[in-house]
Amino acid sequence: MADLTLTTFDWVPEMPRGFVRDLRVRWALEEAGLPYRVESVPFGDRSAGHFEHQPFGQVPWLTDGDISIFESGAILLHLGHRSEALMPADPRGRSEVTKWLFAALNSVEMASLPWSIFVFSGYTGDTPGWKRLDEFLEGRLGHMEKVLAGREWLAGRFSVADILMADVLRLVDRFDRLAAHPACRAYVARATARPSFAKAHADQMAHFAVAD
Ligand SMILES: N[C@@H](CCC(=O)N[C@@H](CS)C(=O)NCC(=O)O)C(=O)O
Repeated sequence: MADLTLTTFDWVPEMPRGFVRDLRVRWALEEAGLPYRVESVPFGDRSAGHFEHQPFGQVPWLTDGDISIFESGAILLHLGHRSEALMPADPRGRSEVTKWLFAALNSVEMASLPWSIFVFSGYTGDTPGWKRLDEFLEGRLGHMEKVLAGREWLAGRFSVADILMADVLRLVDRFDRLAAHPACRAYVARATARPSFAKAHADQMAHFAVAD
């Protein structure tokens, strides 16, 4: 049995709790039933050792034996190769999952993340910049709405692509941005109703609460 260790911060402010990206990894590990340990690095003082694992000084990263992987998408793909519960083994099934996993990151999160940063920062006034950003997100959500109206999961059956896409959409749902997109909202509800999400979420909340 390989030795899987997930590293996250020892503490984060209250607002991002429940949304820190180690949750994506916890969710996948729980879904696959792979045993793992969780370790912490200081949020405040990021050491040279931290940057060796994550060159941007961020979390999460995962070690699998002597392999160290950063970027939540790369970690989920790595786990997908380890468990068919997360990604099918056949080439067609793998490419379906891979393309949707990249779409979650590179087509949807690339719009939703700057949008969320503006919301967190309160820059949502009547400015051309905010309007453009909101329209950009709306375009992506509109396309996802059509896709999700016609299917339960992105790549045939539940996979790491759904963990990523649901987690990305969950953040904008937090600000009620899916109100006009019922299929996206139902998809997030469906994905987060899975016991593996509930466990991952509860564990992350408990992890950061202990640090208070
Ligand atoms: N693209 C990276 C982003 C990682 C990321 O944004 N991590 C956040 C926590 S969710 C972080 O470490 N924030 C602290 C910082 O950027 O200094 C991934 O998906 O793993």
